[in-house]
Amino acid sequence: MESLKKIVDVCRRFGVTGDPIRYKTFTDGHINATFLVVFSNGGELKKYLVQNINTVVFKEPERLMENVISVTHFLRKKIRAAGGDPERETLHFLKTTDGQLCLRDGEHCWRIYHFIDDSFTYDLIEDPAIFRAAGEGFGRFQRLLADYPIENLFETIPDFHDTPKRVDALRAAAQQDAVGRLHEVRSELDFALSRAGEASRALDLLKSGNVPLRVTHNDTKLNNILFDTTTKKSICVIDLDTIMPGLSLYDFGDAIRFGAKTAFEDEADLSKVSISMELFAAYAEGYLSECAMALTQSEIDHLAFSAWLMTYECGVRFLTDYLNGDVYFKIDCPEHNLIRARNQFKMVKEIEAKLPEMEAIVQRVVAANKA
Ligand code: ADP
Ligand code: GN1
Ligand code: MG
Repeated sequence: MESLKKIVDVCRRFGVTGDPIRYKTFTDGHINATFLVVFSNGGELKKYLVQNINTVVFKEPERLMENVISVTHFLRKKIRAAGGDPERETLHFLKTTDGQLCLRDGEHCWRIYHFIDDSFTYDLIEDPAIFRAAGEGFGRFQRLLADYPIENLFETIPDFHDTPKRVDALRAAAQQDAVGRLHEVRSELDFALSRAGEASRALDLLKSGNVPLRVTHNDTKLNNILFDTTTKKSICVIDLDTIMPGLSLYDFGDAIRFGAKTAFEDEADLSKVSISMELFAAYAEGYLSECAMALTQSEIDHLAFSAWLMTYECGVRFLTDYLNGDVYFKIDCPEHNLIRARNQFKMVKEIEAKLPEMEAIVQRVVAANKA
């Protein structure tokens, strides 16, 4: 845990003035360390988010920041042209006093950006209207970036959604058994490997030219989109570190994986973990209302499957991290990654049972959009 003094020192290096009066830690992300700091300048309050970029996960934070700055500038112009408010609808990063995009400090790398006030995120929802709004937000994000020059994007985590490689990493972790946990996870490992044959389906579609490479967010979980406190509408997509060339299927599937669930991502009581068809339909409606016209038939045909794939992949990643000794995702207890993996695999089974229904929902929503 960083001290207020350390965080204020970082702020000064980004030219922030005033007296620090309050700070708070955000705990909903699994990767970076995020702090809100409030400064007073003669009574006028300014709120900043200070983030310690996880350099184990993101090996080249400077190049990552070039992606993020370039994408947010691009978005800002489009938002302004559409009459929106770029200060609320996209992120605004500060530079250091000597013009750098982030501040290296030993193994740490810091960045600062404006806190978007009167906003909040969800880790779990029940109200379909909220999830529809999330779908609109991520669909809009994809539409706005449709003509962003993809060749300019640096791949911040190579092979991020290469599911077969994720399965290979699981096999390697099991073989190595670095921290002696293999005996605890035999049934989860068998479950994951029994489905490995399906892991390459999205990449096969890409290779055969059936789905296009797009600019995608790649981490569209519900707590990576801000909602307006008053209107309850989605306002701003955040956590832009994994913007890379990818498939629309990754963004749709990951949003469903996290948001259409009836329990938290780390709920240990698996009887509570299920996928809600009402939430699934609501997200599909919101998302497709913004970007259906830009999707190919093959993308649409695989949207329901993408929820299976992203859930399976995430379960594989949590299980791998558990076997590796929790070196990647932040944890709150020793079993955290195993609980998360079991939770994802329960969702995988749920999706397998409901896939025909989910496919029918997508077709219904697409037909309604065309009418
Ligand atoms: P991580 O990579 O660890 O998930 P995020 O960038 O998603 O980090 O930030 C963690 C949390 O901080 C978010 O889930 C959200 O609650 C909050 N947050 C991030 N950026 C903003 C912002 N600009 N305004 C308000 N809250 C934010
Ligand atoms: C991480 O950073 P955060 O918490 O939004 C992870 C995602 C996983 C997710 C699982 C860079 O997302 O890929 O799907 O946890 N981000 C990275 O909740 O690995
Ligand atoms: Mg996040």
